[in-house]
Amino acid sequence: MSALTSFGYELDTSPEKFGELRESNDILDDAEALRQRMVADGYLFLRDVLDKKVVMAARREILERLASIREIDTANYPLIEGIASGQSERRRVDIKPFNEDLRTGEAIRALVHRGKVIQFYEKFLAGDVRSFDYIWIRTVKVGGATGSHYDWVYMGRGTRNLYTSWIPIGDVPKIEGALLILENSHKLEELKNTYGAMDVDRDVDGPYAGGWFGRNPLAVQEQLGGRWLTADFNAGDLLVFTMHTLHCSLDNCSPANRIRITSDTRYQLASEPVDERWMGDTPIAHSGRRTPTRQT
Ligand SMILES: O=C(O)CCC(=O)C(=O)O
Repeated sequence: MSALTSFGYELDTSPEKFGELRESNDILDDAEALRQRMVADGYLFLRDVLDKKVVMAARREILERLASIREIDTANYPLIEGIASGQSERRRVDIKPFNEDLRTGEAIRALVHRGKVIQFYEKFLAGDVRSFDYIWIRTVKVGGATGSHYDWVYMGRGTRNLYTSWIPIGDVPKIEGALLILENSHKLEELKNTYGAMDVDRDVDGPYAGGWFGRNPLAVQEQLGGRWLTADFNAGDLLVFTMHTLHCSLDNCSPANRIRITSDTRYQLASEPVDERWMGDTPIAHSGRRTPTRQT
């Protein structure tokens, strides 16, 4: 196996420090067992539960938009492969509407706001479900990665009974930048009450300004303990986790120069309070903050 890195730091893949995410397909039809597993593990990893056709339609939609600014090598590879061209016409387009269009297409909405994901949450949460209107789409080129963080820091103004769905839009093997979850990090009460209690738009100074707990996964592990867990993700898989499950990503080191395409969206009971920053036709997101910061 090639070295797995995050921000260039090579992970220790010995069994004490690293492992595979536990799959929960065996309890998929038992909502109470899923809830108990979420309490125990801080995440649910479900293989092949989404409609692959819907996932791949979303992939095509995103890639068509990226190809329109010449970021995809369609001269040498089929569009759907998502191979980066090494070029971009991003500077020539009005980037705000472009990005908005990228994350709100009809096929993406069909994937994250309707169908199997919603059905899963209706069962898991046992009620009417509301998803955040804001949709996060990540198109990560080779070299890109995400630092360790709790999602609560970015979206903690509503119910705590809120979950992230991380969805690979196409296959995402480890080497192409899979997500990492720090085992048992949802049980770290001190971390939850310190770093985990911050609000990135309010607490704009201090060691965690910008929202990440850290970039170096080895240092994070040294400080907090636990194994980094991940998987080779396939189109159709769904990873669900709590607001206080520490996660980051591997570097995208795709030998094929493939862009990593994923979505992370949030779901809660419709009856519970919402974080208004992420709701409505044009969510304000982090625009109320005083200093610029990293993306969620
Ligand atoms: O996909 C990534 O790299 C990061 C995703 C993330 O931070 C999230 O799902 O909250």
